[in-house]
Amino acid sequence: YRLLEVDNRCVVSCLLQMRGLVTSDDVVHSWAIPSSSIKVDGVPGRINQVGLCFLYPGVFYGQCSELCGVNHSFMPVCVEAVCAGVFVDWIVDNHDMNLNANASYTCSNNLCAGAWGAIVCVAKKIWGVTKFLGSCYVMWFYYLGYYGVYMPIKVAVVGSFDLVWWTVSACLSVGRWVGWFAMDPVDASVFAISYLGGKIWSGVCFAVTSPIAASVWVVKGVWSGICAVVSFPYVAFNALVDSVSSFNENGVQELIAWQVYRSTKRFYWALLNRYSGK
Ligand SMILES: [Cu+2]
Repeated sequence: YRLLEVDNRCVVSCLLQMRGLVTSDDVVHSWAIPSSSIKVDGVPGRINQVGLCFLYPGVFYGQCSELCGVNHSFMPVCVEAVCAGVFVDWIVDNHDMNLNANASYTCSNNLCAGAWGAIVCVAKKIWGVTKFLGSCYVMWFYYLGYYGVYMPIKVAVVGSFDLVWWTVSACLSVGRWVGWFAMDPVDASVFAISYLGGKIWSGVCFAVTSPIAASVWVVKGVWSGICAVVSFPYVAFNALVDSVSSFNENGVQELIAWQVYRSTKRFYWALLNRYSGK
């Protein structure tokens, strides 16, 4: 038995920015959950605050972390992080319990009473499923667009920049030579023959006089081509892993901030819906 369970778990929502207020009515304690990097002192006569933002649901345990007396060893801390919808149910139920007010909001089950109510209920369910499928559809296209279209195009554009630059400069040179040829065909032809011949001759000389260096050059070219092809899935996979890891990479932070924003909106809507039947 680990002495970690508590009588009343502290329920919070994941993906919501929350503020915890901590105080004490006897001596100094410390409310700590190491696995969530949370530690805040409970001081009599003072209210300390702590920012909480759980990224996924779960049960998180901690212990009092400031020597407070003989029973200091027996002060577990337990936080249960749930999704925003469950948190709304919990907060409303507790609110009503605290106010001693029964059925002060319209329970969603009561909506299903009667024939008309049943129709409304079914229509709401269908609307909910449609909305969910719609958001799945949008997300699918978002990720398809990002990893299937944007990333390959980006890698291809960056990788082919040198090639494009070389092609453009080669075309410009050829254009200049064509202009020269129109003005002075004999000189231009002599230059072209000597230029191309020189290139071919130096290539042949290189291959004949330094066969090992020439082979290395060919192998290096082929190898870098293979590396470029092989590394693309690796780069794409890395981006995917980064997007789901909890490390502080900018893209991940943006993703989390966006999810918290969405979750906050949903939380307020759920709260409004629960109290709108009043
Ligand atoms: Cu203690």
